[in-house]
Amino acid sequence: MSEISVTGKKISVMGGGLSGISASIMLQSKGADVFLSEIEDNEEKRKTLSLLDTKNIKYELGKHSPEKILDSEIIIISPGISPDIPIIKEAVKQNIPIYSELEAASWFCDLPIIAVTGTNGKSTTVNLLGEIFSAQRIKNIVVGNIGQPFSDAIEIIKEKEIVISEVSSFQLEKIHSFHPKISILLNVTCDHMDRYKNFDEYLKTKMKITQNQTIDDFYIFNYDDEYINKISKNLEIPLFPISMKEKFENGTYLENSGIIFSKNGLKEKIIQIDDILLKGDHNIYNCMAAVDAVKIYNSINEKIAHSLKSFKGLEHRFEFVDSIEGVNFINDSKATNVDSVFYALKSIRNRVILLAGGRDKKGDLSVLSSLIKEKVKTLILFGEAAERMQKEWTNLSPNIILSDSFEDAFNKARVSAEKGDTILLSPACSSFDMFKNFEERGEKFKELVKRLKEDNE
Ligand code: UMA
Ligand code: ADP
Repeated sequence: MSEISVTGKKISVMGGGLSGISASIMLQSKGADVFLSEIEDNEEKRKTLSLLDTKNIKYELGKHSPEKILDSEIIIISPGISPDIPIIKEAVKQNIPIYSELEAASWFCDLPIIAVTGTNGKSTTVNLLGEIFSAQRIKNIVVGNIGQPFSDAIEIIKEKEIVISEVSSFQLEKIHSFHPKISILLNVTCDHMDRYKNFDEYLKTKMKITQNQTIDDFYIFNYDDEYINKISKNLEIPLFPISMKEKFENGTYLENSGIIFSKNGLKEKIIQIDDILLKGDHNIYNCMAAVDAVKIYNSINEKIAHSLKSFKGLEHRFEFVDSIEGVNFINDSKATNVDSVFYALKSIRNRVILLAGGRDKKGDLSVLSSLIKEKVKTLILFGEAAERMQKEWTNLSPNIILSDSFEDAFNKARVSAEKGDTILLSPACSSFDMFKNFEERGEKFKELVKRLKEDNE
């Protein structure tokens, strides 16, 4: 809960997507005088924003009117909007406070918050946390970047005991009093370089998750990530690191292939990693972070182990789709950056036909070079990033094929595949040049696999 009062205040909300709509409805219901401004004007936007008519919330489409927005006492900015756009720069000049939707929602939440950030693994980890708490009948709600704005949950929060929020760097940019009881920083690798000046700026934005934490809170971080480790060590918050390499008095680590939680040097074995249903080193980190957090909440070891044995993971994240004539198909459409592809390739033992490409997020492609050399038999590239990828990876894989459509890419992969191979969709790029979102791209992949199976029957 915060000291910031919104009653009677003029608040402009920038962006009419999920965050903007939810923040507007929440703030109006708390007594603010809300105005939403959306840059696009099309039939779809008109339709979704008509919900605001039923709530008496004013809005505009097709522009950001300075005379209205700069007349506000507070501005709430959607995560997808860069604070570098001229109207926001002008608002900063005029000292109008600008907050993210995450910050605004937290003003009305008096429950403990577990906030999870990192370049990869956030959605998997927040869902796993939700499962473990639910298995113990601890009433929780999973919100945030996962697709359900925190603001949506404020109405039903009274029925819950804990909020688990997936937090993106975009949402953290404009926090002020957002204060998680437990913050989790899973990893930070090069991503969103289209938004940040450099890696350091991105890392510092991620670190904002801890900015209001005190000695009464907890900070879980990846000890094996050298950048996070360096920047976290001296924070004055109780530290509960996770590691596959080191052991701690307080934290979670591996010992004899088992996950151990330790508090004040008292060790508890939670599970053998072979018994965890999720596969891959990346998921071991996600599981260790979840274990760390739920153990801080005194969760029951058997319940945690049971959840880890049964949690299947999420759609589009290294999702096994099918095996057709000895060829495995894996849908990793959510792999929108280089590091997630690194872990996907690392997790596959046989030869890979890799489908990659899409909208270029300008990640460092050389990170994948040695794994491509070692494991990839054919590289099939599509979308806006295809040419840059081809340039970077030339000479690494015996076959590099450029494709002009996703379906064509899939067909070429199929032709190249032999028994024992894995066809992996792990694009290292966002989907927006060819699809509505990563879900649509993953669905398309799965549909093509299904069609292939039917044709083979
Ligand atoms: N818009 C403007 N002015 C501009 C630019 C955009 O009005 O100058 C409008 C767009 O036309 C659109 C709206 O703003 O109508 C979009 O806002 P948004 O991009 O913030 O999207 P939301 O629908 O509010 O979704 C956001 C997150 N999106 C982004 O961070 C880009 C969703 O994460 C999140 O699920 C949702 O809030 C609920 O919390 C998506 C994402 O891609 C999945 N996140 C990034 C990631 O995971 O890498 C950070
Ligand atoms: P996020 O919500 O941070 O995007 P997801 O759980 O949705 O994370 O996973 C996104 C992609 O990253 C998927 O391809 C997934 O296989 C991969 N991934 C999941 N956890 C990790 C991790 N800890 N490190 C690296 N990659 C990961």
